[in-house]
Amino acid sequence: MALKLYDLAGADPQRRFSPYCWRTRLALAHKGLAVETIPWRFTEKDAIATTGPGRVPVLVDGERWVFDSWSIATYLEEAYPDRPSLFGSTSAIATARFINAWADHLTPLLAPLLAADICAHVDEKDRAYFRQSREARFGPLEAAAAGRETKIAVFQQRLEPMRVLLAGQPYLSGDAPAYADYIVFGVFQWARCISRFRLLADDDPVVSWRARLLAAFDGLPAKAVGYPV
Ligand SMILES: N[C@@H](CCC(=O)N[C@@H](CS)C(=O)NCC(=O)O)C(=O)O
Repeated sequence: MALKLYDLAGADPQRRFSPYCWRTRLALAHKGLAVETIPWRFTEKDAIATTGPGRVPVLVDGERWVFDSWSIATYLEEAYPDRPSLFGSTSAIATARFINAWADHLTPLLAPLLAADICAHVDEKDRAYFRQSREARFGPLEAAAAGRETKIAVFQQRLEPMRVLLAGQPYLSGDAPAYADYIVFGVFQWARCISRFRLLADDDPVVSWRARLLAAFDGLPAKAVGYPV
């Protein structure tokens, strides 16, 4: 039976824009596992009520429901050990966990800058929920996005450790991409799928890493509904 993934979607069911769901999509592609993605809207909490917190990604593997992108990655690694490894070694799992925590601190830097664009793309039935819940965090969405061309500098500075690493190797995981790359790439793919706002200057070394990941798995991320980077 094919795996199923509840995947955040916009008004256009093909617009998939969760940074965490993208981590899982690429983890599944890395493992060569076929998946049926189910477009999920913010207010469809009932559909995933079995998992508790009402957030996606949620992976369904037969009888097993797994929530949280990190738990899904470690689940896939354990459940499908004969497929290509997401981490490479046991010690690399700990390092990837660190990168997961680091990337989880990147998303809140972008969220206020992108929230107005997200609101414009969410399904009609999600709009009031999204605006209300995000305005409780960021204040009026349009004001939060104002001046984002300047505000983005904070996010760009945070990427400096990546630039140091990528000066000597093509991927965060080394010569080939693995889960650590998908974690961070999910952040960029989220932004690209929902907004025209450019996160990186053309001469940023992170651009070529992002381009390599956009082309991964026969261009699965590049072909996704979104905006050019
Ligand atoms: N730590 C979780 C975060 C999941 C998460 O926050 N997902 C968002 C979509 S990007 C969500 O489902 N939000 C539901 C809501 O805001 O109501 C993971 O890594 O999977």
